[in-house]
Amino acid sequence: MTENDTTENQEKRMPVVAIVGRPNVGKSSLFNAIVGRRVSIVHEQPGVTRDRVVAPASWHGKHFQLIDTGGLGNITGAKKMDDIWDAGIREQVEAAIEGADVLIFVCNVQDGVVPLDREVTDRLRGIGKKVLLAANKCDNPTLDSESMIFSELGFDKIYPVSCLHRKGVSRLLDSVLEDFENAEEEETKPEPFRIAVVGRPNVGKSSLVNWMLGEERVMVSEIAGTTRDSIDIDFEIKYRGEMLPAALIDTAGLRKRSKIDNVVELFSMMRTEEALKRAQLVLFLVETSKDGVTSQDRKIAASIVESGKGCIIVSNKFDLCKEEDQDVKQKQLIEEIRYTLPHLNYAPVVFTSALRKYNMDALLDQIAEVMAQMEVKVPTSLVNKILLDAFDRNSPPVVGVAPLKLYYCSMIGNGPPKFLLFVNQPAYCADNYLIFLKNCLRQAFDFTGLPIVVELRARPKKVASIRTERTTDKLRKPTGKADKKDERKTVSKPENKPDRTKPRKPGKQPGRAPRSTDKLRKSAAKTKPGRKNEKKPGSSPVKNRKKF
Ligand SMILES: Nc1nc2c(ncn2[C@@H]2O[C@H](COP(=O)(O)OP(=O)(O)OP(=O)(O)O)[C@@H](O)[C@H]2O)c(=O)[nH]1
Ligand SMILES: [Mg+2]
Repeated sequence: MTENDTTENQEKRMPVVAIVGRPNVGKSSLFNAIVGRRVSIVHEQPGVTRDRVVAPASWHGKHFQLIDTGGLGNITGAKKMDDIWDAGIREQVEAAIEGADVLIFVCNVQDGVVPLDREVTDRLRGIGKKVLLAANKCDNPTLDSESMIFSELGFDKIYPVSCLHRKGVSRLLDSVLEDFENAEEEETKPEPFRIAVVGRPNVGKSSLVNWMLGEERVMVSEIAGTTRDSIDIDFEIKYRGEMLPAALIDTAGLRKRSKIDNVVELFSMMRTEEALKRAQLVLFLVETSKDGVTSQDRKIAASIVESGKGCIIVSNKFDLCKEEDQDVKQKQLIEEIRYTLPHLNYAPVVFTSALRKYNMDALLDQIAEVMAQMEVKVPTSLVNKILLDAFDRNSPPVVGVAPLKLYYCSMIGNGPPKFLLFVNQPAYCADNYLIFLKNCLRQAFDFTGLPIVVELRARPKKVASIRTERTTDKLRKPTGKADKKDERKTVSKPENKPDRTKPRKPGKQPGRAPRSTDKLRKSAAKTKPGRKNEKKPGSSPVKNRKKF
């Protein structure tokens, strides 16, 4: 909670429920059972959860934040490697306990009361918060009655649950939320702008996340593979002078599939892939080091391109370059990135150092720029003009039995920008010609950080051609002869405006150009430039784009 929170805000705050306990008792299973999705990684190996995982949940109309935590206490017989994480996990659990209103203390009925349970009980005693003991793994009625054994820890009520059979969870939740009767339905909040941070292990993803949040929210270490779950963290981002709700998703580093040697890492990779799907923007971290862009970076880039999400390439650890070399190195790296990652040519490159806290402003500016680009809507007439010019400049190669014809195109989505282009037959469009058309759209409208999607569709009979559109545009000014003609055509409409929502029938429109290319060119030449939304010849249409 921020310092600025008023008492009123605190009252409105969603209750926070944290799940704690020693390692490997089923905390993450309970978390997933309550949230109703596989968010936390569940595995029989102890110490899988490291960072605290937060997800919204609701029960009978009551909304709350649920936190899953790593296991408290040293793992008996743990390998030296596991001990390394203890301090970090403990810090994460302490932060969760501090921020929670209610705690669910999970024990394992099949192990009975073990010394670590007593240690956790001691930690939770006297914190002044409601703590409910959930005896997990009560998979049959006999184990239900055995759960009473935990009353020796001093808890009045024991809640037997079985995450495996989803048993006892309802009773537990009723008690967890009984004091929050006023927890009303959350006002429908705008969806946060989701930014996923992805890259190879150890490139500094978690460091960047902590730096952007201004707190040590996620664990950082020099050991590759520190982050395992995908961690969603709500924050606010400044955009056009306002603070907008956003979420950063820290993800596990992606290694080569062939190098993945355990199932937890495989689950981590699946969580990262899923985070890519949820995000609107991806911060793709690469390392500014002598290795430059690696083959694994190329694979990650391919997944980002495939996801169709906006992307900014963040070249982190820029501090590793000597100061005197930085300008040269920056140029070299940009060249290398463009050469090795050609499909991500739309992604701007920002050089940062999460360790030395260098260049955060440039990164935030780029994020804001991509957000702005996601709001750009291009008028249909302008899109058609750009494509017609492209077609005139460079006619398509013949693929298949007939030449490609472009009919009509309009923008049907933004963030990323999506265009629907009617053609005579999509199969007649060569791949490189489609790339050419996309490049023309990019040159005209920029769309920094966003891939352009052009969906080709065979023309339904009623869709007019781009050329017809251009020829008739002139005739469709608000006043003048053509309008009167249109008025006559659309007498049934209440307003005397031409109905642009209906496709025009080729051949039946006033002023429609004849079919032969020569005639089209003649009529295009007659068409005076200077429609309201169009540029004068020679000027860039980018300035004309309309932002909402
Ligand atoms: N020199 C330098 N080191 C950095 C920078 N950012 C992070 N590091 C270090 O790189 C190591 C890995 O950092 P993390 O933030 O844990 O990297 P990660 O990408 O989250 O790693 P995984 O979660 O294991 O994939 C730590 O030792 C950091 O201190 C940086 O800008 N410069
Ligand atoms: Mg990490």
